[in-house]
Amino acid sequence: MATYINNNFDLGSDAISEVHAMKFGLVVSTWNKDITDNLCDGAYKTLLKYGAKDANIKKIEVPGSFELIYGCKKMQNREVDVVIAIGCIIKGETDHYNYICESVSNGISQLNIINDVPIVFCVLTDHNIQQSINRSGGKHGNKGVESAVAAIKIASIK
Ligand code: DLZ
Repeated sequence: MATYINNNFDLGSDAISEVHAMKFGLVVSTWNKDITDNLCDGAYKTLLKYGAKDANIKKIEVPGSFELIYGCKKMQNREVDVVIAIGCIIKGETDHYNYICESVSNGISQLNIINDVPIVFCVLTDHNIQQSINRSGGKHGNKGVESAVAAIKIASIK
């Protein structure tokens, strides 16, 4: 799933022209906070860059990625056009990583099916902290930036 093969993250002019009226919800896990802060910052600055109004960007924090599901559900009810779920799950010594990754991806998928406000998945699922650093403003870019572009695109479809 390497994004350098087919990243598809350029915005068309139609989407850009609608951004100023769009409302965005950022739901940010504070587990591995240095990483998620960088992802959030990348997303936030990208939304502003394409014309989003600061007043139209809401943010809530949740303790860990597992709580992103509930946080996103609440955010879907707060009159936003699209939600970005931001988290960083790093593999440890046990199976916990697998349970959290599976729960979060399934939970957010379910919310996308059940509710009409789309949720973009900006959750790193890494084997070590270096992989997370590389993807939150390091040598592999910032997945928060890519997620903001995806959010604008899916909101413009809506
Ligand atoms: C408990 C836990 C662990 C071990 N690792 C992570 C992680 O790498 N990334 C993350 O976002 N959250 C982690 N958590 C916290 C869980 O997501 C959750 O907050 C707790 O299990 C409480 O429900």
